[in-house]
Amino acid sequence: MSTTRTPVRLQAVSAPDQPDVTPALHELYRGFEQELLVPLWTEIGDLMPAHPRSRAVPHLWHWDSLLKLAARAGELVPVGRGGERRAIALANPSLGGRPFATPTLWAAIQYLMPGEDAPEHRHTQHAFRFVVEGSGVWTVVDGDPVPMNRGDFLPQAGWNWHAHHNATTEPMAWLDGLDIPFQYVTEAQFFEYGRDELSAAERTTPRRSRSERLWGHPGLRPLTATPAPAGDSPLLAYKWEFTDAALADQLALEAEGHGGTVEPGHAAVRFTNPATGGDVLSTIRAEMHRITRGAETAPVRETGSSVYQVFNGSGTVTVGDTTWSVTRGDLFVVPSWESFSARSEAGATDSDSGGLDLFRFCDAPVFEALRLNRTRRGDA
Ligand code: GTQ
Ligand code: FE2
Repeated sequence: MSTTRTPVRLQAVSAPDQPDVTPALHELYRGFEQELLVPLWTEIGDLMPAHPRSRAVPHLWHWDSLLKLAARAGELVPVGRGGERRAIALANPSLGGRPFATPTLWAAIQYLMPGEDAPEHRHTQHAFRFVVEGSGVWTVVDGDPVPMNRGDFLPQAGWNWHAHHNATTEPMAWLDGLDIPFQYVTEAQFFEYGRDELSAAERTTPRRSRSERLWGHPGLRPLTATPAPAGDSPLLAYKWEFTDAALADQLALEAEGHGGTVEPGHAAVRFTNPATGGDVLSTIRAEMHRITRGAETAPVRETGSSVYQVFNGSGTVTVGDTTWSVTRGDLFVVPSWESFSARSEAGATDSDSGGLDLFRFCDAPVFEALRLNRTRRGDA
């Protein structure tokens, strides 16, 4: 392996608490360069900032533009072994053109034409699917076909075999979220190809997956012969009807004067592992928020980054200094320690729920595991 010696170019620092820049000091800095050394005092402001300053910037992608391009890719670009997936990733404008929505999170629109299969593979990267519209694709996880319908959240923990199969006559698009950028810096990724064809049994289209029949009963943990898997959620689909009912109940309780919400007019649920109550994936947290028409959330800053997709309704969202109007399907990024708030307003598209429903995913489990999580509520 060849190594590239990146030249270190150091400027002798002249500052109030530093010695004058003399020829001897220059000499010292050339010595550092020659030996590939960098003193802390020239770098400290960047390396140890007073508070997080994300390399990522807030950014908004409109769903209608993404969908048009994905549909065109459906006509022009085949899906198969090698490329693996017709997935088109959001690239944060300040992350050097890499397909990274944030420094840790991948977000992509994936598109499958009628009858198409995305071939089986597995990887250490943790993934999920979220369906903002459409139906007709079954994702087959370790041989269990799981239907995908509007509003469903489908986690897919690392190292499970998976393939996707469009069983209908309509194309389908959905959102993929993965921890690809995070795993990229860990240098601990593995990937394997699976079988080229699914079996006939795997190409069936049940209404509920086996995982939902076993694990999808609220508050009831099955006493099976085999123990629950450690870590990964054994539940492969969180259906919209349950998410919707939970949010509606919270807001009804609030209206009856019994609390139940995060703050007035703001209901929220987190998707969790039914075996542990913890996050649904070890590196990705996922939530659904509902803000009633006219309500506004208080600004919050958190370490770690988030990607949001509007599931229902319209409104405005403010990330740092930027405010956007958003509507169904739109995706936006909240970088680390940028404040975030949302306001629900009547808009051009109908809302099934009467409010602004925001699907959110973020890297919080990583930050909590490393005890780097910090939250600040309010304008400060
Ligand atoms: O569907 O298996 O967006 O492996 C990126 C990598 C989707 C997938 C992505 C993947 C997949
Ligand atoms: Fe995959």
